[in-house]
Amino acid sequence: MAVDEKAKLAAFEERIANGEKIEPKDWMPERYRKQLIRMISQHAHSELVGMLPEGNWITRAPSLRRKLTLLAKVQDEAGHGLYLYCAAETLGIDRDEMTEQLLSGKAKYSSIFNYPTLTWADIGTIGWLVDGAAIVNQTMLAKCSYGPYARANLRICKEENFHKRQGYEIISIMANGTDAQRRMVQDAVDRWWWPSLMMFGPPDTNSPNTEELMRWKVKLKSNDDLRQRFVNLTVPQARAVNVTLPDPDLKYNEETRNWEFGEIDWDEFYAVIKGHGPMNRERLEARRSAEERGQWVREAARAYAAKKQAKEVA
Ligand code: BYC
Repeated sequence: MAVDEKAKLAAFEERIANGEKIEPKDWMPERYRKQLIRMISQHAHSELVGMLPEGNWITRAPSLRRKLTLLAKVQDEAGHGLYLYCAAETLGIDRDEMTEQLLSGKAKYSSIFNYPTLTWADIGTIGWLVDGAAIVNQTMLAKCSYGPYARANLRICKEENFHKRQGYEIISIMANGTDAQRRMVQDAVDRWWWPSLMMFGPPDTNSPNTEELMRWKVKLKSNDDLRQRFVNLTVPQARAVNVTLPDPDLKYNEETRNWEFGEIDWDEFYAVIKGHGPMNRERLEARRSAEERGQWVREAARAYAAKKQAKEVA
């Protein structure tokens, strides 16, 4: 590394150590930029793909109020995708390129969205567990070293809190409802619990990016630490509504004050992120088809913008 580069890197790392935010025009190591583009774009893709499992239930919501709430939640997710694509664009990649990476399968999106939503209770469970897990992860990212990503996450977390509450409300009402409703909730929780734990990523011993990302304060806590925090928060919430988490090994450790949990099926996780989950193919097909069907809208918007600009210049 050239002397000049070394000095820049040292100054950059000192800024991070001092808790300063890095902004788009600041010098940053190429690797920091690449890691952020990878993470932020995958996060953005997850928001867009995440609209699909819930979007599937908009027309079948059980009441007008539930329908409005679900519509608002799914729209919020589109908004989160936009904040995040904009944050990634500050690093020198454009949205078309990110979309191409998603559609070609080069960029990942969260494993959790490759599972089907079979009943209305799945919608409550996603809000409670999936948005709950996202909040635990993103509250930390809201304090990360890259300014635009930190600010996007701050705003996202505020909205996710509403998402989680609407989910938990659905669950608590159904869990106190008829036998059929209680069974439906338990079945949904049985299916979503383990995939929700997988959202936090592989175990720390097998997480190639964590060390570097923590050194640069992009990640402030490791995958396992955040997963543990989520379990500790969620067990009492499950008990409060008499829902059983599907893990016979869950037990409270008085010394560490943690809820210990059973072995996660990592083979399932790796299969899902390699494209072999129950819904991977459908999810990507839906995004590809949306991209094709939206082509004329993008063309019309570009033509309108070009015409407007030409008028302003004239
Ligand atoms: N799914 O070294 P690691 C939402 C990949 S959206 C798929 O630990 P890292 C919501 C990982 O990318 C939630 N892939 O990675 C939306 C890496 O592969 P590459 C999305 C995963 O980055 C709508 C490899 O495994 N949230 O909340 O240190 C409705 C090794 O992993 C997953 C975000 O994206 C996974 N679960 O840590 C409701 C937050 N886990 O890229 C809710 C931002 C790992 O090297 N991202 N991989 O090919 C992060 O916080 C981190 O990137 C992760 C992974 C904790 C996910």
